[in-house]
Order: sequence, then C-alpha cells, then structure tokens
Amino acid sequence: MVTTGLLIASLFALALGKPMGRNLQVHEAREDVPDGFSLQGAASPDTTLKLRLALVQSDFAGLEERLYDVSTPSSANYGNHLSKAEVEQYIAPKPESVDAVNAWLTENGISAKTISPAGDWMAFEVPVSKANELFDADFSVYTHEQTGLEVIRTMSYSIPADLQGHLDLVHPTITFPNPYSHLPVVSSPVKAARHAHENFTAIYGIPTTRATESSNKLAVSGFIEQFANQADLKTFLTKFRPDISSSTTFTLQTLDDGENPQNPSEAGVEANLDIQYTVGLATGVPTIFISVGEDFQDGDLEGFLDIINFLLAEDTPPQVLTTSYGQNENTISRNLANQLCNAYAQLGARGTSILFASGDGGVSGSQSSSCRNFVPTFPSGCPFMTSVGATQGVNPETAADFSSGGFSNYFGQPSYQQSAVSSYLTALGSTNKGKFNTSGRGFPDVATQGVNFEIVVDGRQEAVDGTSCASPTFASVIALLNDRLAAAGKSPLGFLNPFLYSTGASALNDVTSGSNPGCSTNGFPAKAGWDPVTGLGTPNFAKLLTAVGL
Ligand SMILES: *[C@@H]1O[C@H](CO)[C@@H](O)[C@H](O)[C@H]1NC(C)=O
Ligand SMILES: CC(=O)N[C@H]1CO[C@H](CO)[C@@H](O)[C@@H]1O
Repeated sequence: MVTTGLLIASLFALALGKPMGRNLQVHEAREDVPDGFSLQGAASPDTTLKLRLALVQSDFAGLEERLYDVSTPSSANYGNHLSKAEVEQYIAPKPESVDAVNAWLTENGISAKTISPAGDWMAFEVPVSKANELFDADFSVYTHEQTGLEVIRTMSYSIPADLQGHLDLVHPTITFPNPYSHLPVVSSPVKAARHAHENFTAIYGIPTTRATESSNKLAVSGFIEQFANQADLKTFLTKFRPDISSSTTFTLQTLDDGENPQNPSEAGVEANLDIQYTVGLATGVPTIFISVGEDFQDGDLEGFLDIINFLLAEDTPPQVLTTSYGQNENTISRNLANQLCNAYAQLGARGTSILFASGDGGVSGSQSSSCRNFVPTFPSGCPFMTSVGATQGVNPETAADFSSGGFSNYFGQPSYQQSAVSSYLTALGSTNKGKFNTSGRGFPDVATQGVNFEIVVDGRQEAVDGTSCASPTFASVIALLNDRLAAAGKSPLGFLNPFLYSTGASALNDVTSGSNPGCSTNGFPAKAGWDPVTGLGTPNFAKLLTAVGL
C-alpha cells in the first residue's frame, strides 16, 4: 500500500510537471535595488539561468579554529598548514545535507554537478519559469543605467523549509555584480615621481636579488577579460629592470574558459599593472597569471568563487594570491559574502596569503559614489584575507585620498585586530559618528604606494593610480619573504593577519597623515597605529625579515 501510494504521488507530480508541494520559506531578500540599477521588467520565462547552490558546510567553526592555530605566531602549530584532505573534512557537507538536497533536486527533475572539491557547491541550469516556481522568486531584468549592464535577478527567494540547515544559498539571486569592475584610475598627466623598481628599493628596501626557490609561487587573478601581455612585460622590464633578463615572464593557468590572447590591443590595464608589479618586483619568484573566463551567468563573483575552488583543488596551491577587483559589500547577499569569505579561510589554512586591493572610493566604496553612510567594500570586510590600501609621497608617506577603508556591516571584528581598532576608535572620538559600524571588521590591514605607477600597455608607457597598484606590490613583498623562508626550510606565511597585527606590526612603517574623503565628509584620518585608510602601514623589508624569524 505504502509503495503504491508513493508511486501515485510521484506520477501525479510528474503529470502536473510541478514540484511536489513543499512548504517554501523566504531564505534571502534584499530591500532595495543597488544604486544605479533599475527594473526593466520580467525576465523571459525561457531564458536559461545558470544557478549555483551552496550546501551548509559540516564544520566551518572547526576549520576556523585550525586556521588561527596555524596562522598565529605564538601558537605551537604556527606554519603547520592543512592538507587538501584535512580542509575538505571540515568543509564537506554532512551526508544528510547532501541526501536532502539531492532528493529535492531529483524530485524536480534537476541534475546538478558538483563544482567544488569539498562538494559544498553545486551548479545546474533551469529556465526562468522553473526557477521562479522552485524558489518562489521573481527573476527580472535589471539594467545599470551608466554602463548598460543587464542582469537577471530577484529581490527575494525561498527554499523548502525542510532544507533549512542543509542548503545555505542560491546564486545568482539577490546579489548584484559590480557594474564598473574595479580598474585602476589612469593618472594624467604623468607626474615627476614615478614608481618603478629602484624607488621601491629606496622606500621599502625590497631587494633586487633573485629569489632562489622554484617551489615558491605568486599568483595574480585576472577577471573580466583583462589580459596580461607578454610583449608589454618585456618592454616594461627592459625599461625598468635592466638588471634582469627582459625575457623573465609568467606562466598561465585558466578556468571557466579563460584565455590570455596576446594581441597588443587586447592588453588590459589592470592585468598588465598586476603582472608588471609582480614579475617586476618579486624578482625571480615564479609568477602565475590565472585568467578566469566568463562561462557562468554574469558578474565577477562567480569568478571569485571559482578561482578559489580551482586553487583548493590543487595539492600545492600558490603561496600568495593577489587580486585587484572588488565591489561594495551591500551589493552582495550576506550568505554569499560569508561563503566567499569561508573559501578564503580554506585557502589560508592551506598556507596561501590572500591579498585584495581595498578599493578606490575612499569611504564611499569601491568607486567614488554619493552616499550618506560610509560604504564598506568586499571582500575587504572578510576577516580571512588581507586588505591593501594605498599611500603616496615619501617623507612623509601619506595616505592616498582614494584609499578605501572602513568597517564591515557583515563581518564582526576579529580578535586579532580588536586592540588596534579600539585604540583608533578612541583616538577618533566622535568624528563620523553614526556613519560607520564600530563593531565591524576594520580594513585595510596594510598599504603601499598607489600613485603614479609606470606601466606599459599596448606598447605605450602610462601612469596609473589605485589600490590596484598596492595589492601586487605588497604581495610581491610577501612572496620574497616566502622565498627566504623556503630557503631556510620554513613554512610560508599563509594567512597573514594574526602575524601582521602582532609580531609583524613593528616591521611596518606607520602612516599618520592624510585621509580618505567621501560621502561629503573628510573620511577617516590616518593616525598613529592602525587606521582605516592605510591599515598598520607599509612594508619595511629588513624589519619584516627579522619579524618572520630570519
Ligand atoms: C554592524 O556590524 C555587526 C557585526 O558585523 C553586524 O552584526 C550588524 O548587523 C552591523 N550593523 C548594521 C547596521 O549593518
Ligand atoms: C625609475 C623611476 O621611476 N625612478 C624615480 C624614483 O623616484 C624619483 C623621485 O623620488 C624619480 O625622480 C625617479 O624618476
């Protein structure tokens, strides 16, 4: 009897072509359409959506504990990074979660494929009509007026009540992509003091001697069809690094159908900047350009996830990853921001230092914008990565006014920075009161010069400004430190922040002047100690060597 009953029930569901009645509950919703986007109308029911599901990870708290244990200099396990299998044990969803989600997918005739090494992410395609029904959603077309970018999103979605605790999120749903993508600001006209290698030797003591360890890798993320050009790199090295072979180059890895065409006109400002200030600064460190294609739905956040899962799948991921892209935190769903942040924790636990540019809009976000309250950027609010702001000038080195910094509204203050941040807040007093979240994770963590970087693009020399200049510069410093550590038989630095805020702090040059205006305010002033413009400061290579025990 029971068997027959079940059979009839499922035939009935098939006949109607509808999912069996499950009790749907709103899972994530957004109150407003992000600034600059507007609703065009319903999405065509036949349009195919490429959706992803995140399953609840079995023990993220356990992974987080291990991450801090291997990343905190005072810990007995400092530097004992986790293996791929160890990380996956914490991240793999529980069997009951996998079963519950698979049963629901099967019931709806959906076949999904697993897209992360731990099995916590799945992907599948459905037409808009089916997605609307499955998730009680209202997938619509939104356009960004200034750029014309068109995306299909919903303002809320639901999941079956019995999948709560198993299914963490569906994407893309309420998260909007960065319409501008984060590009360095091209500065013009070219000013007198330009940054190429000899200046970094003078300012930060970055050595020009060749690294020796071939196992030590520095990876550069490439998104949104930004391609790194070999001929431009050669021209750059000939001009600015005449002391090394101009044939010094990088290797390429690709995912999501990424490529790196070498047609000079396709050379990207961002990609060339990032590769010229890694290959050209981290002398002799094997450098990898990772070009992420766009065979997903749209936006850059899928690429942000895929590049981390791609590296998590490797047995020996690169020890440093620098990324000069990001967007405003409030455009991203909390669950997705959390998932991406957790992915950085996983890669950090494997021993990779993850650095991101903090953004170029001062306190107004990743790009200058009009605002009432300060706009934190993503992923800088994530506690498991290192956010790099920008400075300018020497004697004194001063905060660059575009350097994004502030406090996350999604992530609380991690303990490694609590004392540094509370000293700053005390010194700040009532300035900007109410415009930012005093309990949020403060960023950036560190800074380097970010103004007037000479680069070569399409054969021509130009100068650029931005925190996009700073992230590869700081990443190069870390890669050179890792080279020395490897030569001494020691572990790479991995997740940097617990080190930076403790034994590393005195090895950084404190920047105490300048500010990052925005939202009709002067922004945050740089002050002695950590500040939300330049973080703890800029690198002093000799002192860092001592701080890491060399
Ligand atoms: C402020 O930050 C905390 C900690 O991350 C967060 O829980 C809270 O929601 C934030 N407040 C606002 C108004 O966003
Ligand atoms: C190679 C290079 O750009 N060198 C510059 C270093 O900075 C000084 C000023 O501080 C410039 O005059 C150099 O041209």
